[in-house]
Amino acid sequence: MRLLVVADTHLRGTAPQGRRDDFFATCLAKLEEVVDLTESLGVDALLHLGDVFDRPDLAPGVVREFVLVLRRCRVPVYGIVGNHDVYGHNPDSLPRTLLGLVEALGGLRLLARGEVVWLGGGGDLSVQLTGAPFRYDIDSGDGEDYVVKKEAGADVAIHMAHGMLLEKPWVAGLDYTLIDRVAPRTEADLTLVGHYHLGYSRLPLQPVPGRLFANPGALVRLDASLPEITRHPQVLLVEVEGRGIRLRAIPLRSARPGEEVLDRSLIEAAAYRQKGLDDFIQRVRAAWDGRHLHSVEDVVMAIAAGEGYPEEVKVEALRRVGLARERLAAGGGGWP
Ligand SMILES: [Mn+2]
Repeated sequence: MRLLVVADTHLRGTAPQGRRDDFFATCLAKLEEVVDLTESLGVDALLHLGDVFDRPDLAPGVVREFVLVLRRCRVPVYGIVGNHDVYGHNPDSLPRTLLGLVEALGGLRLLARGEVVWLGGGGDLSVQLTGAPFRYDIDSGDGEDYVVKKEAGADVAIHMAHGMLLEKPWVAGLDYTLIDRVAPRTEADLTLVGHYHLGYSRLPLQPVPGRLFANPGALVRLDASLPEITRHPQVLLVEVEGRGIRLRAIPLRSARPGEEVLDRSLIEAAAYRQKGLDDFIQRVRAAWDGRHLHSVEDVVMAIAAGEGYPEEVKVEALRRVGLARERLAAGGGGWP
């Protein structure tokens, strides 16, 4: 049995900040390529790991174009709900979303938590498919949404999840679950994960013998960060033979090199502004010298003294601070 896996397509009609291309056209081209691959690779089903759409309320005309492409897919499409597909991270809002409408019209089949679907694929191979849609506390507990039981009669169990299931610790203070905590407990032979757009460093990871984990990464690059610029979007081919599973990453042909489609100037401008602010704070601290600064005027005086600025510069700075205060008091807002 062959399955094609895609994650985080974030289909939308408008371009995110930092994209140079016609993003809607790019989304359509990528979806077309995925549908073409289901045909050319002869897969039995297409699996989507969530965040099909970028928002729950995309324009119907935009969704229509995507549905027209998806309808060319001749194999069943199974998916799970991602956080972007629904309102307020709540899978229960699905019936009010456009993804819910697409499902109701038969565009794809979304698996609920705990639901089991059996994939036959001809012959006597029996593959158990389950899914864990995103929910707001998926990563705040013990990671139980990532742990499944293999049913009697299943040759292979495959579990799809949309959550921060990661190979190594991430940003402190944010919720995530480590694969090492899940691997010894789940009976899924293969756990397919979406949500973390950069994907795993290797495909698959196998922390425990016979327990494979794969995140192919998002199909689109939504920001111009360095890891995204160097990443080439890909899909994943899963081949199940007896009880064996083989994975192959397939880079998308329609994906352009990062430098062509992503514009770093906004990020660099923001970094430049941040550096200016850091320098400023640094200078205030240096000039502070143990004195208490109670107002913007104190800061101006401290910097002027610390840096030895001429009197007229200090007076001009204080004059502008005064003007800004007046403007704020009058409700105008903003600094000159
Ligand atoms: Mn996503």
